[in-house]
Amino acid sequence: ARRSGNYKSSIWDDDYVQSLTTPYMAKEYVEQAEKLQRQVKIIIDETEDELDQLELIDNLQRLDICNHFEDGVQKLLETIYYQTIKYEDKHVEKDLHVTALQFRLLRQHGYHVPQEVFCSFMDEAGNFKASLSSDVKGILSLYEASFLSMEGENILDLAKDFSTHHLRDRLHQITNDPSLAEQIRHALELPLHWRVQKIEAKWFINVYETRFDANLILLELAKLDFNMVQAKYQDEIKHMSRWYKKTGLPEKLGFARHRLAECFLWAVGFTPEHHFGYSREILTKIAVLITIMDDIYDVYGTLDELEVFTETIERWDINGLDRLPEYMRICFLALFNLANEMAYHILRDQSFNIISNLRKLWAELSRAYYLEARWFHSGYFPSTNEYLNTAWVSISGPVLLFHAYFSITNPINKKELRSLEQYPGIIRWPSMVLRLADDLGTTSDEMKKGDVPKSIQCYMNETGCSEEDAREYIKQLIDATLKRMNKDILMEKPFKDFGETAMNLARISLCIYQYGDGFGVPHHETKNNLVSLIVQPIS
Ligand code: F3P
Ligand code: MN
Ligand code: MN
Ligand code: MN
Ligand code: MN
Repeated sequence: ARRSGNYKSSIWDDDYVQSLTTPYMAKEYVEQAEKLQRQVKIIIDETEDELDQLELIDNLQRLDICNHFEDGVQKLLETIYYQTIKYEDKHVEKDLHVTALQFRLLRQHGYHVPQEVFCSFMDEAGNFKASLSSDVKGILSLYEASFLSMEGENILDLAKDFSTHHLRDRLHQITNDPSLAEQIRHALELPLHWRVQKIEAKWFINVYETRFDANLILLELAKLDFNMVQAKYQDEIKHMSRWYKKTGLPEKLGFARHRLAECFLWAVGFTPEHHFGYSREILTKIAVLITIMDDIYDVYGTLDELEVFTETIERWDINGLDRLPEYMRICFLALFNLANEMAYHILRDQSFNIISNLRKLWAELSRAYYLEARWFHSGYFPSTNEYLNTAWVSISGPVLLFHAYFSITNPINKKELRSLEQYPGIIRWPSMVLRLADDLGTTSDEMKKGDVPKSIQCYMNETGCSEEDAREYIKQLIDATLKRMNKDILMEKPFKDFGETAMNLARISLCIYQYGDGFGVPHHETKNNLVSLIVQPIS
């Protein structure tokens, strides 16, 4: 008997999406924004004190308006970097907040600042000095800085433990400063470095607004910029929702999850930049198809059907369409057309043929899906390693990342592409984070519905440990993978623009699964995030 997902339907139906409106499309706002940008440029030029400079950059980033001032910010950071190097003296007592903020900002921008800048805050025994604990601001900065660590950086590991511990203590003590408590709670939940910048901006704008020293020009620009980008997103999701409706996929394939808005949220987290509209379109459509295909393999298809389906995709064989049952035909043709359409755009614009790359990506994804389906149907339990070897592919990380790469890169560089085809860290690690975060968020439901054992079950089966311990282990794997991303993507900067995008995949994954299955179950956190990004302007 066929299974069905019994998924709840989406709350984002097309009628609702089409009803969204915002005034921020109007031309007058463009002029206003440009005027504010000119004023901020002057502020950047005229800020001289180092701490002020650092805090300015931090605020620009958190308010998500840094992209307008790249040159100015780069220049500032360069000066700051050479000053740090020059005056590096481990024996001088420094300010923790300044040092940590400097460290984080520089590393975020790929500068190799050594972890030893924190040595002066440690005692002879190699622990962070207990006296620091009264400096909450410094500890909070240290905490955020510690997430820019790479494997083996034990000072930063200590910094993370020390600051986490003290922030938790603080949280219990603070009763008179709700704003500080909220900031600590927010930081402990997920560090800044791994947050989705757009979503973070909405939170931070509210926090920043209450500060007595808030810069009103920055604040006004941040709000306006957010609202104008939101208008763009709103227009995009309307187009996409109409597209999805026209494909007929939601009615034809009733057994599957239909999550257009949630897919769009992935895309926004992944390539949020104003000018990456094409990329968001591609990524949303791809994510929609991935979701349907995943449900075909995990839930609806019989093993015999899945074998033929996999073959058809591997051969990229439009002539094999009639060998498939109706529901697979419609899915395969949708996929075939979508992939070819994108390849056509790139051939048209760049005279570059990516068909063989796309074929290979979809073939690998289907093979991974099919292998998992065989595991499920035979009751096989892979070891954690064997599982992960397939699972970082079956979560669709490589497909998503390559589509992101193709849709934001012009011209595509042959050498770069060849090196990406080897699946270096920039492909592997974000995919792994997506997989592990997904497992933490979706496994409970998947096991109820019946699914291949995921990392938690594999690890429990392998070690005999409890589910709680297995979850703890997976969280540690995520932390280790994030450190590898810092090293392979942030520090080594193999692909300049694509690096940030690849890291964003990890960020949006952590965000979506932060409170369970924020994708399949359209529950309130994901809904809030969507409402905040797409529906409600900041006033
Ligand atoms: C839609 C799915 C996911 C995997 C991630 C997909 C994206 C980003 C479009 C959300 F297909 O869910 P699921 O938990 O069922 O994947 P899995 O690999 O565990 O079956
Ligand atoms: Mn339009
Ligand atoms: Mn699934
Ligand atoms: Mn699956
Ligand atoms: Mn899952």
